[in-house]
Amino acid sequence: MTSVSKIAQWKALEADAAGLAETSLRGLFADDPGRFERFSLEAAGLFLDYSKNKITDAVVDHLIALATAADLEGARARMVAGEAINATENRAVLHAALRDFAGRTYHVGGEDVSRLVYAERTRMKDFCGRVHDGAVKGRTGKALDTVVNIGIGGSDLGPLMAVEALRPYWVKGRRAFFVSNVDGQHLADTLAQLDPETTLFVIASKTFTTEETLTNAQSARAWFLAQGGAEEDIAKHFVALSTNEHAVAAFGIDADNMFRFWDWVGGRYSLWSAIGLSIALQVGFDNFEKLLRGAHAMDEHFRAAPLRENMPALLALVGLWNRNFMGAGAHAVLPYDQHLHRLPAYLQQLDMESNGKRVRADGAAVGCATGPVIFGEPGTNGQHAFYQLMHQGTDAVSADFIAAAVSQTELGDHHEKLLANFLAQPEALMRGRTQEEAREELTGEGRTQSAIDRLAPHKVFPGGRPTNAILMEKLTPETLGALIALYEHKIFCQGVIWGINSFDQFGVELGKQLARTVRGELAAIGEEKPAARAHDASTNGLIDRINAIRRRAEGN
Ligand code: G6Q
Repeated sequence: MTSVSKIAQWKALEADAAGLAETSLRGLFADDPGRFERFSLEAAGLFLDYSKNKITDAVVDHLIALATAADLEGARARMVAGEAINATENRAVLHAALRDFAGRTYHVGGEDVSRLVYAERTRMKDFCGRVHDGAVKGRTGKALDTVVNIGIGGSDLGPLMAVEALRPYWVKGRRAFFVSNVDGQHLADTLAQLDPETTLFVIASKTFTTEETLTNAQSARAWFLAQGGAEEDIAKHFVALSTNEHAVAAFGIDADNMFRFWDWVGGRYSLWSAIGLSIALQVGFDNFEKLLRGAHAMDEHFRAAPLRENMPALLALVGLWNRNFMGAGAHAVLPYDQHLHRLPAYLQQLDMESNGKRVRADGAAVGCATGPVIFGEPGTNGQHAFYQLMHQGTDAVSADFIAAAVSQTELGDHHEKLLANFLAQPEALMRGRTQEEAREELTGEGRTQSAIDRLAPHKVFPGGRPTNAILMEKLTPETLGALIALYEHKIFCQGVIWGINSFDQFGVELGKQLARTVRGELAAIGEEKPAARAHDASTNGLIDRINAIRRRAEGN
């Protein structure tokens, strides 16, 4: 396997980038009235405009050739065929099977997993129905109107993001909370808002070994018992979402209260599985199924459309162009939609955990930059914060602007104002402002010549900052599903071209190991512990200091 940066198609793109060095994006628009039509497309209820990237037809041709040389189409076929493309963990990658409505069968190790998926989804549907109509009762006979999802990472970010995004679809009278952090304040602050008689704890953990989740789950259990619940009432108030039946049983949750998924569902790709139970409970199972159907529509597009008309592939390719040839080390996710306020955090995990890798699947160095730093905030809030750097900073930052033409919640002229910003910011990032324009503007303001000379450099914007616009009619369960699937496939395509395995996460596992060692060296409050010596001087010094402060605090 050769590093992608060594092949002829890569060299062609390097030559394209060099050839465009003196060309402005503004100029590309001025010279080509058909640019928007050519560099935009529609799929699964989403419209993508990628014309505000510094690309030409030749660049797109060379990007497609690069993807073809990397056998993107072959990799796509291998993924949907259930091959163990997650080679480091020897696992298939079949989250698309969780939302297949085309009647396809998917096999893993000879087993038809489509039947398992359907059976588990039916159990979820049945459970949601019984919770919603009050047939599932708490220990005192009351209906359960509150869900607390206890999970972290992939077992938290997806469901939380989707529940927030679908706020107008919430089942009336229901409440959902998400507890992820091992910081006890997260759980304590949540418990303070709960009625133990009407609360259902959903313990979401693929492995059911994650320290944060098990600690929170044990504390929630202790709280439930302290509030008057008995051991035999646990079954009425705790359910588990997991792949690990033994660990779930050891925690004290019986098989009837467990919803299963499988090792071929990656944590950050799991909201479509039993991990979506908290979504289904909050927005209703029908809306959860619509979310799956929206993702399925994007899957169908992704698997069938030729690369040149393939939205995830094109989004991946312009992203790769910006990352590897235009020097953009960071990528902003900017939803102009308050209900998508957790989308940047969700995509941060999806992208950075998948493509934040420095070796190829065969263990050799990648040889080029891989996944960018992902960050973001909802518009317009980000405009009053970090957009300054995007407009005038020294580093190129690419961005996705995301909006719905119709708001979920129309209120006066708020949405027109929001959309005006959604349109104006990418235009400004693309156009920039020249010296002459800056001077003209200052002259128009009646400034003196010396003020103009002094201020003009500060008012210059280089422009040419690459952005995509993703537009939908309205944020619905279907369009949200399509949007998430779009990003999943985009990330997959980039990983294939870079030659990395996007589906493992050894960096996450390191954190899980390291904390265990240090935990044994931190004293409980009031406990005397000898100074730890097993680490570097900095870690030892901090351990000693924390132990001393906690001993003192106990003394007070
Ligand atoms: C996701 C990662 C990671 C994982 C969490 C929680 O792809 O593997 O974020 O989701 O570490 O793991 P559990 O679901 O096993 O508790």
